[in-house]
Amino acid sequence: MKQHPTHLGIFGGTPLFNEPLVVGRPDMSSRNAMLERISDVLKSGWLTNNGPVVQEFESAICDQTGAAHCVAVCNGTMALQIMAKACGLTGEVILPAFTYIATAHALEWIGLTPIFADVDPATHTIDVDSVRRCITPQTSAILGVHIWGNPCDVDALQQLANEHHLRLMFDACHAFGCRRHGQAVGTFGEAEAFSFHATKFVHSLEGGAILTQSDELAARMRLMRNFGITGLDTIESCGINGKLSEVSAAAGLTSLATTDERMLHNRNLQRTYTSALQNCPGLDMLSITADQGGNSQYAVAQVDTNRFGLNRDQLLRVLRAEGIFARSYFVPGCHRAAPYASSRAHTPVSLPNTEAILSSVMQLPTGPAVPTGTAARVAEFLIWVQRNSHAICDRLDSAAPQSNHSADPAFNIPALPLAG
Ligand code: T4K
Repeated sequence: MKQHPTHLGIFGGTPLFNEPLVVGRPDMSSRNAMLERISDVLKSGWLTNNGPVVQEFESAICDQTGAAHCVAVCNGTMALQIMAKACGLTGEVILPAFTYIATAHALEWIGLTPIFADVDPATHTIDVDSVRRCITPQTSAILGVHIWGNPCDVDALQQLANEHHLRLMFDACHAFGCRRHGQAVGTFGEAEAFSFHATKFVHSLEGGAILTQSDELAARMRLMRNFGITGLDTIESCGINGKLSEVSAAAGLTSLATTDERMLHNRNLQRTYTSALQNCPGLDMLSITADQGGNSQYAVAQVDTNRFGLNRDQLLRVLRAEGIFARSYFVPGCHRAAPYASSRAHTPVSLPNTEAILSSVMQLPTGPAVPTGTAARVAEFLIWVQRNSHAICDRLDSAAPQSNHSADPAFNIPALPLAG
């Protein structure tokens, strides 16, 4: 541990970690099993177009979640788009302003109008009262996001959707393996979209899926994913190429086989951070509200500048210079990003909780590449930074930082601006 603020990486000292610790390093523990499955795919000569491995992957997902149907697709963004198209959405769709930009872009890209609602500060999921205030005659649907694996207030959203004859669906890209009151994510609303991107809890290199209980919706989505083709010489409707490859499905099956171990590891990391940081003034870990901690894929903290002594961006700079690549998802907020920032039409209500979260939120390194002991060291360092925050802050204001880790070229993470 550091003895003095001058020993910090940001002031030219030796970084705490030589290997950067990141949020989202893919699970590579089953490399050999994955290679074996991929080799079998290559040997078979069948590489895509709803092959046997994709079908096996879909069945395995239905088994794990209890969903009636799984339609595997090439990424989470495509899953959102096919879901919205298959549900026949039109006009405006209400979603949280605090989400990954793909949630909004997926809608905008297919001609829908994203309308941003505020979120609940305790869970970061969409706030039901805020949604109510966004409803207009043009609204066709509510798209909740189970952010960080925290399930939305599904019952209240369903009631609101029923009152106003709206469709209800979910972006479940963070929530594979999560449950709410015993019920698996993937079985709520009309349909739920998942991402199996390399950085996700279950990954298929790139990939995604839509889960639904509706036979009719599933059939429509399958058709849409394959250009609307129904037979050798028959095309029934307009569609797109949303197919998942056999190699991706093989990777996904390998990842699915180890969800229990990874869930346990992530929950241990979550517990380690939470218990170590409970006495760190100004650094509050967000509670995970999924049953038993869900997949605990993200360890989310919020920085209270007054109590911690540094603001979130100053802290990120200090951490990155030690090789701790904490993130600030989802700055700047969808409503402040192009193309939505240029029109008030996307943001009809005020977003005080979203704004507060955007300026304070931070994700700590988690996942299979972070041992529990390493998380404990990161937490210990955070506590040390808080105790020395006044001296660090003074130096940050006056000295030119000389970080050895100001950027991670291997992962293209840009250095943060110096302004505090
Ligand atoms: N809805 C929500 C709520 C989402 O969060 C997402 C995606 C979507 C929809 C759309 O799903 P997809 O269409 O993407 O399937 C990452 C992911 O690219 C993105 O999938 C994810 N959300 C988002 C939250 O995170 P970045 O910009 O953080 O990725 P990147 O490249 O900085 O990677 C994160 C860290 O992981 C890095 O520090 C390095 C490490 N890494 C990354 C990759 C790709 C590796 O070690 N190896 C790798 O192969 O967006």
